[in-house]
Amino acid sequence: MSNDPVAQHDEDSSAHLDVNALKQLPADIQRPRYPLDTIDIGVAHLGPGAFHRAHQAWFFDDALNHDTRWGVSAISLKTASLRDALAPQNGLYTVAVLDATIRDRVIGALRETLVASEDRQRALARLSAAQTRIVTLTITEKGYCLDADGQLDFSHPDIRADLAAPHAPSSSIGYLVAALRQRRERGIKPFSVISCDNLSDNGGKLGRAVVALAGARDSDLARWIEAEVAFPRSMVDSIVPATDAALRERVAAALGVEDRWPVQREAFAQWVIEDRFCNDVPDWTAIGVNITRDVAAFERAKLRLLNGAHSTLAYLGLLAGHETVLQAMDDTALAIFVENLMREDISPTVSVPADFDLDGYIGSVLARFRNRAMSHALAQIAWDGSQKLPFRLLATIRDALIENRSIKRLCVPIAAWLHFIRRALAAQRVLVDPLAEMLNAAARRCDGSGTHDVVEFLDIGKIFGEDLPRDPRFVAALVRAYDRLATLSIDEALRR
Ligand code: CS2
Repeated sequence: MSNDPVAQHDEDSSAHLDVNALKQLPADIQRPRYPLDTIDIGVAHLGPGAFHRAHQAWFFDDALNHDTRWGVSAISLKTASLRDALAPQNGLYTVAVLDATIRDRVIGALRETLVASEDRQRALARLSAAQTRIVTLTITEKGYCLDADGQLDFSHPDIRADLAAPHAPSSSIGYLVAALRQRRERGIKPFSVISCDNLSDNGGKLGRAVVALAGARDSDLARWIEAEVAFPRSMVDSIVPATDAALRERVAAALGVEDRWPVQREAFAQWVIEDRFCNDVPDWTAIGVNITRDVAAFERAKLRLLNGAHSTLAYLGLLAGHETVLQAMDDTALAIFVENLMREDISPTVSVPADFDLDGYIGSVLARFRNRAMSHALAQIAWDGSQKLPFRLLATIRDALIENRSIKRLCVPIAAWLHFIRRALAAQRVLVDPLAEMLNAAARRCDGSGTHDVVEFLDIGKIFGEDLPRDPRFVAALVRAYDRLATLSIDEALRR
């Protein structure tokens, strides 16, 4: 065996991606054009799951090609899996872009991977460092610890822990407050906080939650945050199917070395951020990020049309025995149902500027769902229904009720979700949802009839609020959809 570390790498069957391997990659693999050791960290990201690595980290990787100040510190709150996979790879990983031809790109933007629960001080030091000028977050809907009205839920166990020990935070909100307190004490300019989760008014909700938690112990700090810290709204979009064995194998074959945690996404990627920052930012336009004064229209179109349709395909598709979005879209009855839902029921609740082509947008979303290079599990989208449906479908239903429009079709995916929960319980499948206990308890009390079962679920105010369960139009439409799905084939139920 040779003594040259790079050559050894080649001979070693378990050789993996790292800075040495980078030089040996086949020519068609895109890779950082900047020297990794010259990069400064300017961004801290909370919740570096696959979506972050396929989306924001890609944009910052582009920024690094022009400006070396925008490396990312990836901070996992609790789990060590990402750090354990990427630290031996010097933070490098592959994004496979699933299009007619598949492209692989090695991303170098993650210059540091931290696990906050293992080393809180280090995570806080990164967040408090003057050079950290942006904090981005992908912590999923449940990470915001909000109640049904979108306010910080002070009864949430993590928030209670934050209140009890503000210097040793547990939640992301707690980390932001602790870091902002340190910055204020040390006279360091605050960072801009960019929420990248699928919540309506994500920045507004996050800002109010941070101010509320800070204010519970220190009203001066709360006032300072309100006055000095920017929480721009943002809309993120790119379909990122979970990493699977097929991806790992294909990437290893393409790279010639193993990548412990590649991610994959469609070619489409969009990031729209409200033009409101309190510290330095990269040249957003140079890297294709759309900066605008009004994110609301983009956000509503995306949450209600794309995510609403996704959740519809997930629950109805799973009931019909499909496994992937593509299979669901190949089911004619389901595809027609979803398109009608988007065009006739959701789109009237989405007001967009005159130059926004809503019909074209719907067409392009449907085409993305039909991407034949992508195997996107419906089960992945079905996770956390209690957190997603309020933004994706229930808000649309509320608007339709106000305008006295039919909600018949809109109630079908909600009814499908209830059946999905009951089926999971019957099959003893784990329900991935932070409210699983409550949902399973309701499912246990079900007897199969719509009038009885629907009421059991509607009692969960955290999901349906107080208004919907009291609206006889909503209850009647949901009971009807529920009974149809129980007694007819999915195909027949949808055609009716
Ligand atoms: C999906 C989203 O898993 C889900 O719930 O609907 O992750 C969706 O793929 C992205 O929001 C697309 O931008």
